[in-house]
Amino acid sequence: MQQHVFAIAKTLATLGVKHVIICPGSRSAPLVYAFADDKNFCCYSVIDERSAAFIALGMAQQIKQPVVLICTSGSALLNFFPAIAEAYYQKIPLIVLTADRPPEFLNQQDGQMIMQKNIYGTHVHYSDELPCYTIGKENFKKTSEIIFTAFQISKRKLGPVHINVPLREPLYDRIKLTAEKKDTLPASIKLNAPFTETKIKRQQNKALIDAWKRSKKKIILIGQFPVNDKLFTALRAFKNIGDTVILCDILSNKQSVCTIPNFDLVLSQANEKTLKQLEPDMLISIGGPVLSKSLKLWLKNQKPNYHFRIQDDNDLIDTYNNVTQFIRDDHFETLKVLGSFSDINSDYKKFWQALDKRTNEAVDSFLEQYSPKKRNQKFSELHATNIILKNIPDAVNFHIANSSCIRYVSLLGKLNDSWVMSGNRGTSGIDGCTSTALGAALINNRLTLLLTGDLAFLYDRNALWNKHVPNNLRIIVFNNFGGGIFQLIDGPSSHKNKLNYFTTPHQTRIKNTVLDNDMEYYFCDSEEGLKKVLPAFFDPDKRASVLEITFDMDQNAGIFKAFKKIKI
Ligand SMILES: Cc1ncc(C[n+]2csc(CCOP(=O)(O)OP(=O)(O)O)c2C)c(N)n1
Repeated sequence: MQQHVFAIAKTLATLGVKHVIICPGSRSAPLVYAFADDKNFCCYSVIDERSAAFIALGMAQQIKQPVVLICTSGSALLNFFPAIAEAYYQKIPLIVLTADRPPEFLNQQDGQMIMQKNIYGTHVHYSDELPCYTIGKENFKKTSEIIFTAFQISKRKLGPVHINVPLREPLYDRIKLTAEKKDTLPASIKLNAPFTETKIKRQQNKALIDAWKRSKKKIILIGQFPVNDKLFTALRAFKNIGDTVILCDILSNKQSVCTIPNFDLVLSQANEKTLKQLEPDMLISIGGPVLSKSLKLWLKNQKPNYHFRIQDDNDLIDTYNNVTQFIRDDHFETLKVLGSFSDINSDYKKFWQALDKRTNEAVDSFLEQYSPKKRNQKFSELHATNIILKNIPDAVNFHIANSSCIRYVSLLGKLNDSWVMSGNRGTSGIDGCTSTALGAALINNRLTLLLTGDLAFLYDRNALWNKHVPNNLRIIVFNNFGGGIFQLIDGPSSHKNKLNYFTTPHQTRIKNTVLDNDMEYYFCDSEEGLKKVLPAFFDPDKRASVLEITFDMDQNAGIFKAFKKIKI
């Protein structure tokens, strides 16, 4: 067996990597030995590579440190791709090690071999291939250097990196490295090599301060963001500044500094005149994408005098096509400077807040008016979301899958400050939401809740097909027997005869998947049922559980359409 695999593991151990997801295969056997033998690593075995990669993503999302993924040669590594794309767009560090066969066999009708080099193209920040060494001639130093470079780039750029590792037979003869060789492995790593520090240019700072002083209608917009104390502290100073409106995406993890929790609904319900009045003359945007469609549309249709985009890297992101200046600042020093300026008296924020309050009242009265009991109707997803949001315990990891449920949460805007919010909004796929939540649950002790639709749940049911499903995992499935979102949005719902191509109705039983995987199963289909079941479901001493709530898709759509007509 080639010995440089030990240099890979040792280098990553020295750099502090802890978690390794291993997918089974023969070609990857030397890598398995190298990592599984090293006490520094916590290794998890997962059969389905697509799920494995999302589990790694869910872990790295929580710890903000690279997680290692290992698989065998051939189509196995293609199944990593959805999670790699998600990691790229969500800025999550992953180190992907794909075992390969010796290069001379490629395209010579040898089995389980595809063109693995650079397979992830531009969706990884770094891609390299280790030499396929002759046994006894492995170069440990070079191996360490390549792995170190990959690690550094993954950490600095925050994203996935890929190393293809061609391995020769024999693959299973485990020769232990001599102590002497082991010690030489990490010597080439300069552990203290500094990451590039970002500095704000004085001039930019001045331009920003001048604009700030000149502007009367100011919005700070925070997109998706992991928990970040520096940004939180910088923003807290603004919360009480009279003229600054802070809008926070539901996945921004800054819910407690958000000044307009209902902004998504405010912007979707306001008339043209009000939307005009709400326009800022200065916008500062920070973080990843925002979920709210109405916010995106509104911002794309205006040109504020100033739009400063603060980001921690060199990507020039201009979602609304109106950035006037980019500022690179990952310490949010820029914001702290602004936060120290005193209040300018303006009615702008008060106007926003009055609308927010009215919207809140309108939502409450809608939910009351459309209460299923009052109307003798079935329970709706909107009502269920409202009850769930009121009953989720403090300090949970709250994952929301892609589809209607994330839109309901965004529109209802009732987030608890102590929840850690996550979702796969990098590429917004439904293919790995459960695996990602499972990865998050595995890596910390907090109760982890996933709110998901039936298609997203069934699509990724292999997430539960491994022996690692932890007790702190809770999943709520909104089962409307298909992709209900396509009835909520205007396009597909206006073509009734083709609707099934979008909604994909099915009869698959959620319960069977849950019991197949030896988890606790709960069910309800009414408001009283939900209120009754939630305390047991959230009991932290219970095993991993799934709560299925069934709904009628047509009726849901009707209630949602009425909701979208509420007047504020
Ligand atoms: C991998 C992938 N395939 C397809 C889609 C398109 N898509 C978005 S939502 C959705 C339906 C989701 O249905 P479900 O999870 O049941 O939630 P609901 O629509 O009922 O809220 C589909 C197919 C996607 N986002 N990702």
